[in-house]
Amino acid sequence: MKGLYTALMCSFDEKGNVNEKGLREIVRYNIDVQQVDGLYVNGSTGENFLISKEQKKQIFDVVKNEAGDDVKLIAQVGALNLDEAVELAQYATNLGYNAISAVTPFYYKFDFDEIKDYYNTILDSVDNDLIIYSIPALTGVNMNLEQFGELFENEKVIGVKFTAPDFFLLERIRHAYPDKLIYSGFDEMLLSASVLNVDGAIGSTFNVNGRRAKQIFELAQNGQIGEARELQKVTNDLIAAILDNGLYPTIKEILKVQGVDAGYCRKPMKALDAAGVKQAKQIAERHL
Ligand code: NGF
Repeated sequence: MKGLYTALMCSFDEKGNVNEKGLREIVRYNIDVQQVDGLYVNGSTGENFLISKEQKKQIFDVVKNEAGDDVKLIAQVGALNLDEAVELAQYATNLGYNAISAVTPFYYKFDFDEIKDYYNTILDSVDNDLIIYSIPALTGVNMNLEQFGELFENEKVIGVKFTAPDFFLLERIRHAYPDKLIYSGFDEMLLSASVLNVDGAIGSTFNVNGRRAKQIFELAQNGQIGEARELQKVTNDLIAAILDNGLYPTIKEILKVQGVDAGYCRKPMKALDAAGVKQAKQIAERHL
């Protein structure tokens, strides 16, 4: 399960329906062109928190059908409705997803016992492994080393997607739990995380920059830090430009430049205006 995983985008039509043809093209582009090791399906980048349970299942179906066993597949099933999270975990497991992942429950300020119960309830319902999805900036849930340790006590919790700029905590987790998988979640910090010996990374920008990200990861693993730093600089020029223009709509527009039918984002996300579309095309020309 080690390696680089694209946090997969989903193609939607103007009304917000899943554009299955476009989604298949995104899957193929990531596997055949970006050559990533795996796909992280229905995460933040997949606009998971903006779609219905039925759409989540539809996306799990289409991605598995298109990818087959070409790459590893992780299904993000986390939801505030725990019954839904359980149902999705079972659904993805039955489809053959290699692991599930669940975002820490958010919005209500759950205490740690409640968070632990959420993970154990999901895991008790499936014969599959789970990767914790920790993204404190969006969930407001900050867990400490001891709390990660308590979640890791469940052997089916095989790792964490660590989307935070806290390298002190990252190093402590790495040191304390050498057998758990740690995936770096911020693409702009991939080199720094790789130096701390993470096992892989999961990122949105890998949809268009996966090959370069993989090089950064491999160079760092080989101790070629100077070359990795150069590539991280080029990558961060790209990421800064994407963030400036609007993260998900810009990645979709760049995919379209590459001939991939990436479609629209779900409302309330805005579509790019004409200037934004032009800017996205320039980003692709200048930075890819
Ligand atoms: O998009 C976000 C939100 N984070 C992603 C990634 O951590 C999300 C990250 O790649 C993800 O894996 C998922 O879809 O679940 C950033 O977009 C990237 O580093 C640019 O900041 O923060």
